[in-house]
Amino acid sequence: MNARGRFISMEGPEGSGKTTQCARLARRLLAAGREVVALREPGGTPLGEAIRSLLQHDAAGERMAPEAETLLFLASRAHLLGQVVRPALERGAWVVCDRFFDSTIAYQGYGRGCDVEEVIRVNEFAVGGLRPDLTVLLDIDVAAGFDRLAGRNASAGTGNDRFEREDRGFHERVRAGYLELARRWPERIWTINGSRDADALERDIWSRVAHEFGI
Ligand code: Z5A
Repeated sequence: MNARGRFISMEGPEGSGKTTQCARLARRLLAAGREVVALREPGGTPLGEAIRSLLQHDAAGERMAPEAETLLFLASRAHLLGQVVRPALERGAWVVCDRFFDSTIAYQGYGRGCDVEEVIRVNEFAVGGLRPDLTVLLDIDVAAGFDRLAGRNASAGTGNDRFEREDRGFHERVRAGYLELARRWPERIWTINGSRDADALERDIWSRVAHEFGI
């Protein structure tokens, strides 16, 4: 049987470059001969993608209760773990996930104002004790992250989703919440300055991953 695989999550405020760095890390791991499963949250399964669409676009046209929002993220996560993440880790693959456990604490706990310890407890129920081996927190000033998103949305011709439309105070609380989590779990969460250029970030993330996991 293969050794258990490794699980790396990428976290950070809007526009911090998570998607970009997940793709680059996945490419580096593939080039190093590892099987890679690249995922995003919410999503990664048909059920998860359906939940993502409910959460991002507010199709029902009603204001979602923060507790309902929390549980939808967790439903997507619990399903993704059972269907994809655990089987991948068991066969020795590397899982690279764009957002995971900490997003719910940062957004629904610190951002929406749900009780943080309660969010951690229900989150724990969803993941059944599984944590990433390493979480890369790309920290960026809220205004700088939004400038990046404006550029991306303008070139893609898309508008802001339900979370991107939240006010500045919400996103400041999310960012501060992430930094609080990094202080709480320093052995797992590694904070890196996401405002640097993408190539430099890619090199630093790869060097940390290669060193920590002996690649
Ligand atoms: N959410 C939640 O509330 N609770 C939860 O438990 C979970 C999620 C799991 C998912 O949206 C939403 O769900 C999210 C939180 C909430 N809120 N929002 N919005 P998503 O997955 O669609 O979006 P996101 O995760 O927030 O990603 P993002 O902010 O859209 O972007 P990003 O992944 O951090 O960045 P990017 O796509 O790599 O880059 C953005 C732009 O910047 C793009 O044009 C890049 O080319 C550019 N870029 C990237 N890196 C750089 C650097 N280093 N320099 C300059 N420009 C760069």
